[in-house]
Amino acid sequence: MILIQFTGLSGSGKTTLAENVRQLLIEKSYKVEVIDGDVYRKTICKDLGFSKEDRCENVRRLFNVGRNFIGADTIVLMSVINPYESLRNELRNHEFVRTVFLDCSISNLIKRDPKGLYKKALLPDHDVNKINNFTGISDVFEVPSKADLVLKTDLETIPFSTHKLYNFILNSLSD
Ligand code: GGZ
Repeated sequence: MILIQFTGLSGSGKTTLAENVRQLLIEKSYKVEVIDGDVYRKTICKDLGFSKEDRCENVRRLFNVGRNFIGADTIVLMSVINPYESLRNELRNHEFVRTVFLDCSISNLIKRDPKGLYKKALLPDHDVNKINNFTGISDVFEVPSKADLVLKTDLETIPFSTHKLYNFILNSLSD
């Protein structure tokens, strides 16, 4: 079984692609678990913020949740920003982990901004609604140098990226 560690900025398509691929895999009778950072930050990670330390702790906790599913013959899609190269590499040391980078330009994400988060991140410092330490704007995102798959979500259509990811997972399972 495999665990996909996504990496990509907020709004780059992690949740959408994970959900689309989950549907396709379930139709083929695979067991699939999506572990979404935004969801777990309301439960077992609700004590965590967005400092480097907290983000690392967040990713590690979710990875530990995910690896339990691996034992239960389940494909795991770990949908988190996962911004640090060294932590991604730490996870890659496990032979069941694959790294998928959702590559989308900041200018495109600012244009899309479905949740209005970039707008809030770009507010002036004195504004009470400003989001600080926002990945890609005021916090670091280290571009992965060793992704197993790159999906250019600002150039590819959602169905195209979905099928690329789906085929990549099926091929990884037969490796
Ligand atoms: C980045 C933030 C922030 C800051 C809130 N920086 O796209 P979303 O909205 O729905 O999902 C994002 C989520 C980020 O959580 P992760 O657990 O994936 O992050 S990490 O891997 O870095 O631990 C985003 C929202 O929370 N969000 N504040 N400052 N994203």
